Amino acid sequence: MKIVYSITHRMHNPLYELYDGAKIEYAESSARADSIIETLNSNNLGPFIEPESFDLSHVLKIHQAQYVDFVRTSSNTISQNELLFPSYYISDTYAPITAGTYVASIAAIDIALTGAQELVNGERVVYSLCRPPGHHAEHSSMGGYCYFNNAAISAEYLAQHGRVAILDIDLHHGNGTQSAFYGRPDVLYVSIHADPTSFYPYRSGFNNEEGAGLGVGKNINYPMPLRTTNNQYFKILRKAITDIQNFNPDYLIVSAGFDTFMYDPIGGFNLTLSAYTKIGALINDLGLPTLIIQEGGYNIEHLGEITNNFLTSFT
Ligand code: SP5
Ligand code: ZN
Repeated sequence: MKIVYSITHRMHNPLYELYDGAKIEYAESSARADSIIETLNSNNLGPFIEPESFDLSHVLKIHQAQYVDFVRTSSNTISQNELLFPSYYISDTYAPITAGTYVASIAAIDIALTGAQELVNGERVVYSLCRPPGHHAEHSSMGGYCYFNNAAISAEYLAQHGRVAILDIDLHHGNGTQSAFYGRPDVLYVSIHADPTSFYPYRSGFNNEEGAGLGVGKNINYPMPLRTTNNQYFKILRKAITDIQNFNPDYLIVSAGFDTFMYDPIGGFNLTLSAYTKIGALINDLGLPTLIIQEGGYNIEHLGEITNNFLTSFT
């Protein structure tokens, strides 16, 4: 399986995030991607390929030009080790801009788009190791460790070539991805996540959010209780997979967040290591051209193994 990766992610390394008025360790660290690469490498997955560089016009289909400009200019002018939590263009206290943020975020988009291009060229499954992640990034706002929406940008790219389904299995609802396609009949968004009544991102991810206009019925949310177990999860995943089959897409994008793991430091579900093998197998059974895009997952010790278990089901 082709794995698209670039070391440029290391340019983005905020020193802290703000939680409850205090500075706490930044969960979305560069050690995440390093641990994934190390494990995949030692399990002989690959080949690893470098991203190609794509035109900014792809980004501008999903994000507002002023917003993109703001991230670029603030990131490119801020000093090393400084963090900017702006009072606008941001939806929470979890996405500071640093000196390397723009460069790393653009590299993450290139990683996602290179994977999408590989699918169009006939690859069956590609893994895009994006960092920073993207599914919380909206039209004109960053949030939840996300700046630009890698999954939405590649969905828009693939939508030029056919019908696209996005399956979001990150622990958190992908508010950015949902909003990008909320009125669209040609892109299905299905998400399984912790019930936002008492979990980030709080404001979206409820099951009455079904899409708007021509997109009604093409947005499906499965909020789940905290401490969801393997078997509860598989049951809902089977439903989500049926939704995707009914939509009959040409391409599948998986927003693959692994913060559903029982020992995730900001987690809330009780999935075990072996659950990811099964989740991968159930998704693989769809038999669709599939772009796997990395989202969250913060247990550094196990993240490599979780990713490896998931990806191995596609090989
Ligand atoms: C891509 C992704 O998974 N973003 C997740 C953003 C969630 N941010 C919420 C952070 C909550 C911090 N909780 C700190 C608990 C300290 N004990
Ligand atoms: Zn998450």
